[in-house]
Amino acid sequence: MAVGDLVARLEAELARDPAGGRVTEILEAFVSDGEGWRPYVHWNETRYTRNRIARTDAFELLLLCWGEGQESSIHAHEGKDCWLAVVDGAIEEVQFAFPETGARGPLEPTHSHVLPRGAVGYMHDDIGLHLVRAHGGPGVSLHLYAPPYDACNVYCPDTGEVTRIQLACHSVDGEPV
Ligand code: CSS
Ligand code: FE2
Repeated sequence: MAVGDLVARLEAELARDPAGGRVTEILEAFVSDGEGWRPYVHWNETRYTRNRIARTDAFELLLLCWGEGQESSIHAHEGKDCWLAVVDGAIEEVQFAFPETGARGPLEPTHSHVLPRGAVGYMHDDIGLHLVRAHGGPGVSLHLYAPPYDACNVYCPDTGEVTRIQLACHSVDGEPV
């Protein structure tokens, strides 16, 4: 499936059902059918990269490239829907509960799992917080955020303290920015 077809299918699905009931199967079909994501791959030695494939009022589709040992902060998702499809390598997701109001102390993982190539995960603030990282070498994952957002809250693992970060793109339409 060409990336253009994936974007058109996602656009149609989110117009049909804002909850994206068929998004998982659309992403699974894309991953099992070729490597149309390859032109969006960019690597950085020091951190994972965020590469924009498409953005509309309804969603943003990004390819994230996780070098060996690279991981995200523990973060929330602005109340939006987040789907994650592994297109190469394997990705580990570690989930955490939101800290109690006023609490100060280390965040304890509630759940963790490894997503192999082809697996599709879903995350929302109703489930909790998570961090995402490469597992057993570099990994590449397709992320769909609906609706899109440009900043999010990150949580200090030792204290639970919240910081706001801007989410930048390393490339747009395959071109570094
Ligand atoms: N939310 C992180 C990736 S893990 S879903 C980000 O947008 O960079
Ligand atoms: Fe996330």
